[in-house]
Amino acid sequence: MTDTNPDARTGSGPSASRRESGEAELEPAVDAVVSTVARTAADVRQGLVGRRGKTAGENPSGESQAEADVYADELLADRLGSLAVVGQYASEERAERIDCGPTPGTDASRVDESDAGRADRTVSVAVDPLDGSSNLASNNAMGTIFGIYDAPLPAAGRDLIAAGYVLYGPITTMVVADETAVTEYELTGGERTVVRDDIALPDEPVVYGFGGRVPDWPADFLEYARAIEDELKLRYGGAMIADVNQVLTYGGVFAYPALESRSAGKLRLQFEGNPIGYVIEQAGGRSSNGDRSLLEVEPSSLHDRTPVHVGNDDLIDRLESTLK
Ligand code: AHM
Ligand code: MG
Repeated sequence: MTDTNPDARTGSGPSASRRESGEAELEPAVDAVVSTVARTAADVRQGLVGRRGKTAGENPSGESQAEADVYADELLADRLGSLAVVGQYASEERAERIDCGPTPGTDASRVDESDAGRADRTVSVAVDPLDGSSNLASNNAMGTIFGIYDAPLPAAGRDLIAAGYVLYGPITTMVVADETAVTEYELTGGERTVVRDDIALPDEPVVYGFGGRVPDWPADFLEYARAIEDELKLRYGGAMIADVNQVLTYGGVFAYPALESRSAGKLRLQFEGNPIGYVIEQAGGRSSNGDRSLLEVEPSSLHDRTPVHVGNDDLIDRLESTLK
């Protein structure tokens, strides 16, 4: 796979900040993972036809799985797990992580002989293979989310070295955030073309989207939502990736809050909260679990849920003030 744009960030040399922070050696790992996700996205999109039905199974969060969820997970596990630079793979659709190489976050001196052929330093990759797959029935947008961690899984968001998502909309786009910038690509087959570089949240927020049923919202979140409704336009499509991409494009706030019926909300920290928090923070916004940055939340297990709030910094500041 090659980038068609010579300025494509992921195809260029190590970033200055990684060199300075001693992480330059992980740059090829990020490039390999991003390229593989981009290439696989073409096959995921193609494979949706004929896979819109449900399986008999449930994912580890107790939600029914679509045939397409399982298909996308198997493709990504196979291809990402085969990369020499990937030491661990985990996904929303499988209970346990796959250990496929030397433990990420360790140095070459700890590489076992059985890991021959693997890179000296590896990364962990955590994915939501098909975010918003319940939108398959109505043929609305969905996404693939990935987080690349310099640590074993489960990991805190501060251990992310890059994260991003593919959006299967009218066209297929990919947003990648690393330590230097946030970049949007259009995908044609496995080819990436940069369409927006150095993305920053617009200063003037325009849209909001909040998940969950209103009667299930805690009173303090309801108070916040009522204020936001008077200021911004509602955009909620039922796939976090599509809704967050509207926030990244127009400015605003996306939330899937704590619920009365489930205090940790619906979304998963490793596969959804952390990667999206990283993208929005790298674009100059803020993320919060209601109390602090999602990237500061310590995971207790792979499938932890968390309230998710991301958007323009003043909107997240106001949210935290209202919830306190
Ligand atoms: P999924 O990853 O199993 O598809 O679940 C996550 C999705 C998010 O994309 C979206 O924000 C949320 O679930 C929608 O939930 P709801 O149907 O409760 O609005
Ligand atoms: Mg999801």
